[in-house]
Amino acid sequence: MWTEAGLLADGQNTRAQERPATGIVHLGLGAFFRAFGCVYITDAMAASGGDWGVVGVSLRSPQTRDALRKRDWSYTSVSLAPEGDKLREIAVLNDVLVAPENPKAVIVAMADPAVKIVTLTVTEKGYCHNPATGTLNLDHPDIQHDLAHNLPVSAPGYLVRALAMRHAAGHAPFTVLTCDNLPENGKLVRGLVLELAAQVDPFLADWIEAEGRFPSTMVDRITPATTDADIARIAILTDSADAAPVMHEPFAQWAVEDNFVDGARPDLEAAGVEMVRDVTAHEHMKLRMLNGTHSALAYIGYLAGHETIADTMADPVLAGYARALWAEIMPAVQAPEGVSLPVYANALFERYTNPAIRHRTWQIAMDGSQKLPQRILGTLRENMAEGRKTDGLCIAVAAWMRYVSGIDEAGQPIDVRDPLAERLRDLAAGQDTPANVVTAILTVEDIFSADLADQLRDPVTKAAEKIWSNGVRATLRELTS
Ligand code: CS2
Repeated sequence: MWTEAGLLADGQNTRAQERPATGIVHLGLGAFFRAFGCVYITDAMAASGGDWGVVGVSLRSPQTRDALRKRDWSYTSVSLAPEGDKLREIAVLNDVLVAPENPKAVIVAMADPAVKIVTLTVTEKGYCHNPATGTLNLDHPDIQHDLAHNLPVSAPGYLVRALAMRHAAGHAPFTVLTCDNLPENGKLVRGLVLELAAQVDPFLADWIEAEGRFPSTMVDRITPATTDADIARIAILTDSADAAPVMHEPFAQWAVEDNFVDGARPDLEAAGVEMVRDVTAHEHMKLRMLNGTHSALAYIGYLAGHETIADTMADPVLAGYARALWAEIMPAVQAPEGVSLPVYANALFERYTNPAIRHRTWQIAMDGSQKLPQRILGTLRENMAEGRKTDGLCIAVAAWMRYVSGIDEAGQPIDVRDPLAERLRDLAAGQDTPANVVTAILTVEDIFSADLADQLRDPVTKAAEKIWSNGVRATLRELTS
């Protein structure tokens, strides 16, 4: 039930009511899943019941657990509409575990036969794969660790160990439901789990291959990181201290392939989830049209001195660039049935300009090396093969190169967060011209396959030369005029 701001003002939170028993373990409990999956699961149980309480797992730090514990794992979900906030109490979490503190407890929770689904939001880099090829990176330190030890540290490692425990105990596997922005995400995780399981025990891999289910999903809700100012504001509105509210846009869309072990799942349709046979079309559209432009605007916006996407879109030159990008991307997207791509692009434009959402360009700019292939490079590759326009997309790649070189247009250092940050910065630092920076960064095969690098060299160099000498804004003014 939606609650207008202020109605929670009795200082009472949460859960006088009984909690549903746990049926889901979630790996990677960040703001996104609490603003998205937890809300849908709450709605599904409100409509149709079921024991789909969630145990959340933080794979790294205790921060979220510590913040949520004070309110017995319930928290405020804040929908940020231009016309005002809507607040809602979400009480679907039954516990939060911190994996490094007690990895065994995480595996035991996942191996519990009452748990039917393991959901994941571990970000792109959390899968320890090679973004250019989609295969497991066996040299990744976390995978090396998981191959040498019984207690894992990586998400694929936890999945494999917990599935092994269920297999040994004669229980059915859980469904693995990934909610990260990766193409054919279920298929990808299935491949990674099978590769790792085969290294550990080929019989286990065979069992997972036969019995496991890995539906692909398309997830969508813009969820900027919660700030201290948000926490203070929500405390005033609700008159109750919540150290872990989540802030998100009103819009949400979840499309899920209906392929669960024994069909066991919450009544997601009742909560508005689109249950589909094949999610590829939804996923492509969202990754290319939303995430592709989001990343492009993040690098461009940051370099042009804008703190948020809404600020970036308030600049007519940059908003014009967003439109130009959609025009380039749309021919490389096959619309899901019943969807009009221009209408989808217009809706994205509205969502990006929502002034109530302070989504920082720096936040979206993170981990670009893991995001670019599925967000931008696939579209570029197809457009080049078809002889279609790519100017805006090449500017996005050049702007990312400028960003990861680590110095902004005012000569200030950029705090680049990316698993390849150091390598990318070093590659750029040794070069004396933008053309050489482009050539050096295109050698990173985790991101650019050799044939793609060859095709990109000239057009991205052209864009980089303009960006380095005139700045991003002037470059875009020329593109959009
Ligand atoms: C964003 C996404 O941070 C990012 O990389 O592009 O988190 C984006 O906000 C969501 O995918 C929207 O559904």
